[in-house]
Amino acid sequence: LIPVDDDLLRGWPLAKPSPQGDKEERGRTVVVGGSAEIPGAALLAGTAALRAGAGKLTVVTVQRMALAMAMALPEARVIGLPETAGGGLDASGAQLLAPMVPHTNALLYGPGLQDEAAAPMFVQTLLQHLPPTLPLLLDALGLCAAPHVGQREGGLLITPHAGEMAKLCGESKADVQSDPAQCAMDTAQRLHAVVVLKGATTHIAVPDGRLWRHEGGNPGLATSGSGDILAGLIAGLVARGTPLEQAAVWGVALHARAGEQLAARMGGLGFLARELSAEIPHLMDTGT
Ligand code: NPW
Ligand code: AMP
Ligand code: MG
Repeated sequence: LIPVDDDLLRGWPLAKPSPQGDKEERGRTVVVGGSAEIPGAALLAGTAALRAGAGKLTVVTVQRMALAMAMALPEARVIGLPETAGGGLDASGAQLLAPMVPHTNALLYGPGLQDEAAAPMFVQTLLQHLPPTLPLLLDALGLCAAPHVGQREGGLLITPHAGEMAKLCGESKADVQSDPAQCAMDTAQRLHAVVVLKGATTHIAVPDGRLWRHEGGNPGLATSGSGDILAGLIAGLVARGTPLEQAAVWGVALHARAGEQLAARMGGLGFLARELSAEIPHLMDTGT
C-alpha cells in the first residue's frame, strides 16, 4: 500500500510541455455527458480538463443543451446529439460522433448523464468506431458501462464513490466501506481497470495489484459537482499523455489540495466545485 504524499509526487513528476509545444502536443479530451436536468456536470468536467493543461476540448451532450454549453464554455467545441426518451444520449448518435472525434487522446463518459438503461449502449457503439488505443474514463452514470467494456488496449479508468462502487459490485455500501482497499483491488482485476474509489480516504488500484492510498482534502470537497471536477482533471492529464495510474494519483492529489487551498482562503465549507479548477494550474507548477 503506497501512501500518496509529497515524496511520492516529487519522485513521479508530471511531464512538462516542450517549450515549442503546440496544443496538439497536449492532446484532445472528449467529455461526453450532461443532460437537460444535469447539464452542469459536463461543463465542470470539461473545464477541469482544460485546467489540467489539455490542449483541446470537445464536449458532447444532448442537442437541446448544446448551445447553452457552448456559451458557458467558449473554449470547447460542442457537439449536440439526439436524446432518448429518458433524457440520455441515443446510441444512434454514437455512430455520428465517432468520425467527428478521430484523434482523441482521452474519452470521459458519464458526468451528468441521464437514462441509465441507454448509457452502456451509447459508449459500446462509440467504442466500436474508435481506436482500441484510446483511453476510456467512466464516471457517474457512465460507470454502469464498465462491466461491458472488457479489456482495452488504451486502458479503462473508473472513479466511483462508495455508493457507485456498491452498485458496480452488487454489494451494500457498508460492505464497500468496511474494506475499501480490497474492494478497489478486486474491482481493478475484475474490470481490467484503474480504479479510483473516492471518499475522505481515496484508494487507487491497478490490475497488477498495486494500490495507493490518499488521505487529505477536506469535507468541503463533499459537494455537488466535486467528483465531476476530479474526473475531468484526470481526463485532462491523460490527454496530455500521462499514464492512467499516474493521472489517477496526481488527479486525486491535485483535487484534494485545491480543496485545501480554497478552504484556507474562503472557509472550510461552502466553496463551489467550479472554483476548484482554477487552483489546478498553480498546484501543477509547484509540483505538489
Ligand atoms: P445516499 O443517498 O448518499 O445514501 P448522488 P453524485 C450514493 C451529477 N451531478 N459515499 C448515494 O447514496 C453527477 O455527474 C451533476 C457513499 C446514492 O445512492 C452524476 O451524474 C451536477 N455513497 C449525478 O449527478 C452536480 C454515496 O450514491 C448514489 C456517496 C449523481 O451525482 C452534482 C448516487 O448519489 C452531480 O455531480 C459517498 N460519498 N455519494 C451538476 N452541476 O449538474 C453518493 N452516494 O449523490 O446522487 O451521486 O455522484 O453526486
Ligand atoms: P462525488 O461524490 O462524485 O461528487 O465526488 C466527491 C469528491 O470529493 C471525491 O473526489 C471525494 O474523494 C472527495 N471527498 C468527499 N468527501 C471528502 C472528505 N470528507 N474529505 C476529503 N475529500 C472528500
Ligand atoms: Mg460523482
